[in-house]
Amino acid sequence: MLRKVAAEGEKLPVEERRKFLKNGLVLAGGVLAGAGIGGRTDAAENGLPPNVPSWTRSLGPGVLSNPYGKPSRFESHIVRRNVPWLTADRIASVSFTPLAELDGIITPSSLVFERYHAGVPDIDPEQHRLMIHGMVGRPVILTLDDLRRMPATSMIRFLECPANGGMEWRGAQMDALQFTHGMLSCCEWTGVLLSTLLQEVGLQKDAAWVLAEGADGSHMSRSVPLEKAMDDALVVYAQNGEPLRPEQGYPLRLINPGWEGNTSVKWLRRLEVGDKAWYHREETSKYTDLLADGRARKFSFVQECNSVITFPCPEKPLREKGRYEIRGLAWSGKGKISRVDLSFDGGINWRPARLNGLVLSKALTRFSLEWDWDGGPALLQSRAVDETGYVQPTYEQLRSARGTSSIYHKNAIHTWRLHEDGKLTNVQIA
Ligand SMILES: Nc1nc2c(c(=O)[nH]1)N[C@H]1C(S)=C(S)[C@@H](COP(=O)(O)O)O[C@H]1N2
Ligand SMILES: [Mo]
Repeated sequence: MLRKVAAEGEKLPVEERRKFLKNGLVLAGGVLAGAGIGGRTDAAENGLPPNVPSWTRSLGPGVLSNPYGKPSRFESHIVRRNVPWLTADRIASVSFTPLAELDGIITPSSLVFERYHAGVPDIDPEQHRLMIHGMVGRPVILTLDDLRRMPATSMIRFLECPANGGMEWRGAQMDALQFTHGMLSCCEWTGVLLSTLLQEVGLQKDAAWVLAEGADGSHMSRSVPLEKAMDDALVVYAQNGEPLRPEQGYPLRLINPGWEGNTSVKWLRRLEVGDKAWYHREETSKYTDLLADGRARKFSFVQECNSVITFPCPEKPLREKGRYEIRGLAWSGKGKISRVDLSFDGGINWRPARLNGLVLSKALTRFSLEWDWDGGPALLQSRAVDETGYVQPTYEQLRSARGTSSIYHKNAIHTWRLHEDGKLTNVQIA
């Protein structure tokens, strides 16, 4: 039914844009009174037009009333959350990014999901060192200052736990975007390319793997093939322009762009070069994908192409029928997103969405499409394709390839069921 979709950068014609406002902020006193958000009192008592609000008639606090800035007190609901039944305790647990509340592609540092196996160590950077040894020409122990003297690289890349959506392999159960997809964040990461460090220390002839080890109580250790280490792996000390947050690995972490978050070892203290993988706990008993025939996929490093509609979603229902901009995020660990299609009937018909803003390799990418909701039930889906031509699979395709025993790498096309009252629930279409 919809008219031609405006190409990237193209403006919608005026009459098209007007349709968004049809039921919106149109004049009439009744609308003003009805516009009260969150149960505030009516127009006569508040700052809505024609009243002059109190904050326009007084002085506010001055500079440095907040030396390290924080959000408006009216946005205090935008926080990380956890699912208490998911883990036995908070030390080895996970909190989720509130994706429904975010715009653009950068996750604010305070809202990046947290995944720890032994809590957050309180590391004094003066007493932190990075040791690089093993099959190298010249083993070294580096300070943070040493690392900051080296050539710096910044990149905007997503970080996703391979268990993101892992609770959904056998069926839909989490009724919130924050919990179906919130082990996902995207930051600007700054540090030294691992390839620069390895060139500095020199590699012995048979070097083929690098072990990265964390300084936390879990001694998180992952084997990284040299090919990745020499490609885009980054030893990171800064996140979104400031030092890494303790939760994210302060003062130093590894980021393996596009790869399962678990390999991006936080609180990084040791890199050992070897000729084979180490087969530590986190790459054998954990972070391997159990298949239907009882065998397991090992070293399933790449986070394959995935997408989700972030508006509307269970946290952000529709209020009334009419025009909306449907929005979402797409990402691929193999490169750039090349296209996203949306369906409103559970995958029978598809329409191309626009890609908005920056389209970066291994980064979250925004998409959107205007849609007129007629007030009836609908099944909303997004399907992303990356620059390698990989198409996000259906549940049927994913399960026929991988079974349902794994908790990792679930990237199937996701469905929100839109009900007539405008609410949305998480469903799966067989
Ligand atoms: N040292 C150490 N590194 C770690 C972990 C950990 O517990 N300890 N958790 C890993 C897991 S499973 C993931 S998904 C990512 C999460 O990174 P974040 O907490 O910054 O989101 O860090 C990884 N690196
Ligand atoms: Mo993870």
